[in-house]
Amino acid sequence: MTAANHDKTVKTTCPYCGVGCGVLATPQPDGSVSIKGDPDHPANFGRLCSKGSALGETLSLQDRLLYPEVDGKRSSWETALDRVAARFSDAVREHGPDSVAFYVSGQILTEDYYVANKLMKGFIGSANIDTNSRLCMASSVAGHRKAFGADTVPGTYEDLELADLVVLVGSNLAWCHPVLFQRLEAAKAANPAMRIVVIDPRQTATCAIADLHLALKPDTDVALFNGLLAFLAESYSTNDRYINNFTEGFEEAIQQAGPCEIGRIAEETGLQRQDIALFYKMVAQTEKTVTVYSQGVNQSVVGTDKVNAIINTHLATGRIGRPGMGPFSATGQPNAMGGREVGGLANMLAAHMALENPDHREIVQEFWQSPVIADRQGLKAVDLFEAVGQGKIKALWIMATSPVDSLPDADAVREALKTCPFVVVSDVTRSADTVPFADVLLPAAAWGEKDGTVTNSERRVSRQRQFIEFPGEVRPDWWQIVEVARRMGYEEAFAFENPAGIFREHAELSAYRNDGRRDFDIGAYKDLAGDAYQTLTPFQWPRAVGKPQAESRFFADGNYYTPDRKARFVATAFKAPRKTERAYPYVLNTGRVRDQWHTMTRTGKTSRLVAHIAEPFAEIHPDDAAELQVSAADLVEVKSPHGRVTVRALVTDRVSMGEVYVPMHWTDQFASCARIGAVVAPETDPFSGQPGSKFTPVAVSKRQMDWHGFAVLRERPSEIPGSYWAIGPVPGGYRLEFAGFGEPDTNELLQLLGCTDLDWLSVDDGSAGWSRHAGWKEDVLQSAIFLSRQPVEVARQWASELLTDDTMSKQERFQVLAGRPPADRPDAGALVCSCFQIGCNQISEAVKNGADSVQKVGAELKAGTNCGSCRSEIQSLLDDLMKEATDEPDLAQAG
Ligand SMILES: Nc1nc2c(c(=O)[nH]1)N[C@H]1C(S)=C(S)[C@@H](COP(=O)(O)OP(=O)(O)OC[C@H]3O[C@@H](n4cnc5c(=O)[nH]c(N)nc54)[C@H](O)[C@@H]3O)O[C@H]1N2
Ligand SMILES: Nc1nc2c(c(=O)[nH]1)N[C@H]1C(S)=C(S)[C@@H](COP(=O)(O)OP(=O)(O)OC[C@H]3O[C@@H](n4cnc5c(=O)[nH]c(N)nc54)[C@H](O)[C@@H]3O)O[C@H]1N2
Ligand code: SF4
Ligand SMILES: [Mo]
Repeated sequence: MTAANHDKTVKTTCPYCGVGCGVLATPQPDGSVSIKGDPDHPANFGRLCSKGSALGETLSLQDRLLYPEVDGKRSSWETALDRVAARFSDAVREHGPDSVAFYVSGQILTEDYYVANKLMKGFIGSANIDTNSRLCMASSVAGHRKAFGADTVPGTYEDLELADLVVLVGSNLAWCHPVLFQRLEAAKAANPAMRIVVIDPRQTATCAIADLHLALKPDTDVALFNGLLAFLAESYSTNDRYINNFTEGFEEAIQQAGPCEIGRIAEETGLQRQDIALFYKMVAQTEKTVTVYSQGVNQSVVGTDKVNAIINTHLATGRIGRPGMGPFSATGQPNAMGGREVGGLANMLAAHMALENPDHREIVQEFWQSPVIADRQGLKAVDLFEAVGQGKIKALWIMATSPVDSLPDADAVREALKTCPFVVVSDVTRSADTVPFADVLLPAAAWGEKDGTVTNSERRVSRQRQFIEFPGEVRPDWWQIVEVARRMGYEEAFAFENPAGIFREHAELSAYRNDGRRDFDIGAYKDLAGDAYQTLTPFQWPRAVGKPQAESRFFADGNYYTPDRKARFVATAFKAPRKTERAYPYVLNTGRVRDQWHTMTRTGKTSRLVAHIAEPFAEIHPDDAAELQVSAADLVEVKSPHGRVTVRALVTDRVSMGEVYVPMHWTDQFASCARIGAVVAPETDPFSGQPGSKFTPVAVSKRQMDWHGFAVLRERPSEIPGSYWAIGPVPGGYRLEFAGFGEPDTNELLQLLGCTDLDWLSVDDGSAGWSRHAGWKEDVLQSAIFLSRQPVEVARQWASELLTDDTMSKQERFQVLAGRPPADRPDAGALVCSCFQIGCNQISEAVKNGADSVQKVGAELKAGTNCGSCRSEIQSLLDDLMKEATDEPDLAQAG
């Protein structure tokens, strides 16, 4: 890594979630980069979460793709780009424009996205460009367009702070939008009247600040919000002036919702009647209400209906576009919003214009001076890969996403890619599951190297800036697309020389023949000079030419983007979720964990983040576990008709009976069989085409292995023994969980793990069925391997630090074999605070010694005092410990 400018602090934006925090990156003389939150950035005001704080640890060149490759061999850019252009041109000529496709991502920058969309829709002449946002935001987009006539997010982050009631629907804000969560947490502390309701089938870390948690049955949100709409009407809590002046369709929506029968709603949602009634009253009585929603809403076969059922309640109360009020879709990826602005979805045009609108098509074609313009929707992600499998797509370019992991029915996606005649993959890493399927591999510039803009959840555009020179021959995504477009014969339209030029054109198009008819207008930036682009400070749209930004919110006074400028209520019928069958009796829910990002290609590199949760798992309710004869730490198989995974059982009442939760993150790079996308059914919402990744009927069974192992190793073994494994980094090496069938041959295992020529110390209790082995080279521990018939009982946090000790005394060496730390060095326990590496045992100890609040735990241990991402977990731990303490006397009495 070469830092572009030593010691010069660069203002940039975090490449992870849609909060879009400002980051100060300062390259250090030793090649490292110091990372801090930008105090001037209006998204985070200096805060960063655990992932943002660890950005400096993810910049190593290990596993980076540094050179183009064609057919598995290093090539020059000339050869690679010529090949891509020729194959795309050939396919278009022979099979027509719809025989080619781009599959891109909310993690490329607006400038990258703009040129990709322009090339496909305006020059190739197909709308076959879709994006992983289809798996993420498509239902919000569809819901917004139905209700508002445009894909407009009406509110701002500040609304969450100004509200008196914040309803979080299908959003684990504490883990997935941590800095926004912290802003909410701080606002609640400052305004004790503020109430927070969490609507999620699972008890998540976000529940730590909830006054009410509604653990509804999966996919029953429409019943709950239809009921709320009816309640608002029946309790005279609607805003009739707003309804009459600014909306259409109220009567139909009310009729569809039916009367507010709490008993029926309780049955449909599985909630307690009094909880439903309490929630409805809170909403009816609180003018300043914000409803935040995320993947528990979008990722559903009824996702668009969920969005509209929520929006209906805001339209009915006129609580939209005013401070502290509104529906608020929290976006996932750093540039989910930018992708929508340029029209990166297969059913959108550019600058929030509609593909199905002939006027809009004319505007865009005229502006682009393009030979053609796509005039019908392209293939949406799930259909696109189905078409690939059917041989209909002859050339496919995948950029900044890993569909063999993140799409539903992911094994079928893998098979489809094998048969596709020509696949291009642009990525930053070699270790991504999709990379092996590429005919041409293009090395992309990564965060810190690339330059451009992103838009966060509140429509705020910020710069990502380069502070590291391109390593090897990597090039940014926009450059790759522009070079291919030129080779396809479109030199003039793709004469861009830098991101600034692309941004200017994008801004100009947003204003072109707009006259206030379209929400997305950043015309004020259309003449931005290169220098001004370099120094651009974060701004929120709209920013029309000549109009200073008066208001950062939309729709307080109507002015929607429908033909009559009125909003639409959408009548949403509740459809009971499909029944689970006998063969697949559980509902699989999937999602995220705090310290990992998607397929772990970046966050999986840092031991500090991996330590929080180091193995893929399935949350299972204790009663289900009992019935399945599954104990904590057993391995379980979760399978559907589409595929299967083997993961560790995490027995907990955080999930309800009949439901299991598996994280989406672990890929073939990190585990033997944990790609949960392979299990997820490819069923989609009829309006948005977004898959229902939170609801798949599955079977769960115990995977009884004959032996289990845990190891810490200096090097990653080239082949891992056993039928199950999960690997991750620890300081100085790797930690490995593994297990297998049959009688293990210890010598062979050690050999396979690459532990040769070491001085071994072993203990072996054949009768009890365990053995332990530690190997040294020149007095430095190289590996510690623990084998057992049962899941291995070793203090993991302690063991994960063993490779940091240089030399060990004789006594310390024997201690390694004991599998637990000496009494004077207690095991930290499962990691809670990743900044200071504080575990739950340490927190419990502090609580026992009197630290009875998150603040006091922080004062004692520093835990939670840096990025603060773990504060909700400390709170939950505190609640549990306090509950245990107060439960004890009861037990004594009962005895
Ligand atoms: N740590 C971390 N943060 C991230 C990401 C990451 O990978 N890691 N990814 C980013 C991205 S791209 C996204 S899209 C966001 C996602 O952010 P979130 O949407 O907050 O995250 P998820 O964990 O996918 O799902 C949220 C919740 O939906 C709940 N849910 C499931 N089914 C239902 C249902 O039927 N109704 C309701 N009401 N809830 C339901 C799940 O139990 C889960 O707790 O996170 C962003 N932030
Ligand atoms: N079961 C299940 N599946 C899901 C979800 C779920 O909740 N459950 N969530 C869905 C959602 S919301 C999302 S957003 C997706 C995310 O899923 P993906 O998009 O597949 O996941 P990422 O790991 O973010 O993939 C990004 C890839 O781009 C590479 N990359 C990073 N930066 C750059 C760059 O600048 N240029 C290029 N060319 N490459 C780059 C990374 O190395 C990585 O390989 O998963 C979806 N799939
Ligand atoms: S909340 Fe965390 S992951 Fe999201 S943008 Fe901010 S620092 Fe990055
Ligand atoms: Mo996402």
